[in-house]
Amino acid sequence: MTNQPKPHQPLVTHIYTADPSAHVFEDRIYIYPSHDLDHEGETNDNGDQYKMEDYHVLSMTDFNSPVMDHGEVLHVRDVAWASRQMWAPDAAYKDGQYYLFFPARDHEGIFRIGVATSMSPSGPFKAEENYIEGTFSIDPAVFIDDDEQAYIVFGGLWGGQLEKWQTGRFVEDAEGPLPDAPALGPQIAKLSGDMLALNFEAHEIVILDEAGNPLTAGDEERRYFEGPWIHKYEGKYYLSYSTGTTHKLVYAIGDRPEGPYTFQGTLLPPVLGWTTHHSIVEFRGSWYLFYHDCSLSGGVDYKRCIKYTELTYRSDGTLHRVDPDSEYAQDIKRS
Ligand code: FUB
Repeated sequence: MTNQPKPHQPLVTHIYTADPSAHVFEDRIYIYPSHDLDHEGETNDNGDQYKMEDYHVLSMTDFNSPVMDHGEVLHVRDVAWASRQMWAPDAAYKDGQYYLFFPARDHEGIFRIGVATSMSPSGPFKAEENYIEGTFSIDPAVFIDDDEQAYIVFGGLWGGQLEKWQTGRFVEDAEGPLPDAPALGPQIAKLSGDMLALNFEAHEIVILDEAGNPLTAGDEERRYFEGPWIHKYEGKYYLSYSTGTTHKLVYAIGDRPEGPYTFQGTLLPPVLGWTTHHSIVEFRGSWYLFYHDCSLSGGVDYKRCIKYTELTYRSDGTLHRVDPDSEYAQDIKRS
């Protein structure tokens, strides 16, 4: 149990956590982060420093209550198809069952996405024998629409291997598009009724600029890098994601989960550390952003800690940008 959470402060300090996917299940906030570990290997652009092996589930009654760690709910040793690097997961609920979606490298070193099930939101989760056929790359996020159709969105550049799948199969030395060419978008697919398979092949989401042209690969301030998240607000779909090399969380709005989406702006400016990764959730009528930075470790090994803050919309549906430094400064002045 950790103390009552405060905006822009680590939600827990007894372990390093990253990539928080937050959901409200049974009127309680559940957070499904990845779990950063100490390591002695190389730190590089491939993300080899992120050698995560297991997942913990965190939860809290509300934002005035302590954060509970439900302990290890899945370990790579219990996933037959996976070899290493349990990166950013997400969770979903359907028909009395909870699902944990997670990426990991298979025994050939290729990132795939698997699913594990539990009768409880706090796990433990039991992994399916094989990864979800037709999935690849990293950072799965599941969005369930009002008609109960579930969608899985995924993909990440560089260490996440998205560039290597442009032909529809894995090409080890494939590079990303040239700077003037359309950027690679995240992949999206409908999930089957039992949530364990893709219903039709995944396809790419297109993100457009204000003139209706696809964002280009060289537009690093706006193009997709990793960490997709879809949420719905007042009938519109919001796709938010990390820009990777420019370290921002940005968002785009569309009329359908599968896009196209039109770029809107920055949600969170760069934080301490290289990666930035988030989720957005509504709880009791307010909206919250969960994200991570490296403040708890001071950046050592890029180990991260998860945080939250409130998100607010303008009357036209655009989102106010979050500014952790000034909000934290105001918080200190108030207390
Ligand atoms: O935590 C490992 C990887 O770093 C995630 O999968 C990415 O989104 C980035 O946060």
